[in-house]
Amino acid sequence: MKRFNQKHLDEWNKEGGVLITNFFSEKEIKPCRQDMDLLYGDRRDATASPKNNKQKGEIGSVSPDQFRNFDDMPFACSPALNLLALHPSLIELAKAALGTDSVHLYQSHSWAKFTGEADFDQDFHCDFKNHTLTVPSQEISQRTINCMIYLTDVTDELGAIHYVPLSESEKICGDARDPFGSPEVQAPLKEKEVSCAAASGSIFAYGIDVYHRGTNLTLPSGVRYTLTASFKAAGNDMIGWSAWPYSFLKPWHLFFEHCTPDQLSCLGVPMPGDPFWTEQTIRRNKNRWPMWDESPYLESLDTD
Ligand SMILES: O=C(O)CCC(=O)C(=O)O
Ligand SMILES: [Fe+2]
Repeated sequence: MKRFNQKHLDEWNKEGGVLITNFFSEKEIKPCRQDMDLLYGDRRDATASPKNNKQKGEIGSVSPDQFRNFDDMPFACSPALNLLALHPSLIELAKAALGTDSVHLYQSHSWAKFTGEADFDQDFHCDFKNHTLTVPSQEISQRTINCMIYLTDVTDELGAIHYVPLSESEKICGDARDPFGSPEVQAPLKEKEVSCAAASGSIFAYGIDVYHRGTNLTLPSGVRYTLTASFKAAGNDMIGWSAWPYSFLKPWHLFFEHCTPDQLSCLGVPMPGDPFWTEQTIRRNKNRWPMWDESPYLESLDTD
């Protein structure tokens, strides 16, 4: 059964963002939440009161203390959290949204937010500032799809992301897109913001040209766990965040042990049948990742 439909894609195209509830089941999310507890649970101070660092009239601002419990994939935990961003249904959504058969995952980070740890209220901004050195493309296939996966229930008291649909932000900002969100657009954007509060297992998919902001956690002892999964068309060199081999000491073996060739291809590993794969490269890759299932790659050599 498909986890998304044409209406979701139409909304993403028209408004730049779409909330898809129940994308993942509790059975899929529970082990990821346990992984998040393992990675970040001991950072939580359940007695802390909500923080408010805002000046009078300020909506919020992006500040380093909001990112204390934030890390890029891979994570030192089970395969569950590591492989969630490469779930086949998410890859299918990315391919459909970008209208291409080949996508790369270029960003996935886990993020734990705890009440009182920071004031998580941000001002409106667009994420293209740290995904490209230029600006978002007008060509659909050259855009990105950025998914926030909810690993806990996210209410407005638990820091739901808020966004402004493109049809509204265009009336306010026209064609202009200041990725840092200039002060004069903040109040009018706030009037049109939509909350993406939703239950655990939901995803909010949005583009890097969409005005949005994180909001504060105000529920006493509150916890918000999320994972991001950002995709681009393979070969789109304008977009970047992670050069995966840069973090070579992290547990990449989990991916070679558990991913299908299609999932690995999202990390830049050529598909079976690609001329990269020869007897030598397969042998050497197997030496590097002993638990990798090389059989589909070997079989495609035999049929050449
Ligand atoms: O975590 C959130 O709800 C949004 C955060 C965000 O937009 C950002 O840090 O760029
Ligand atoms: Fe953002």
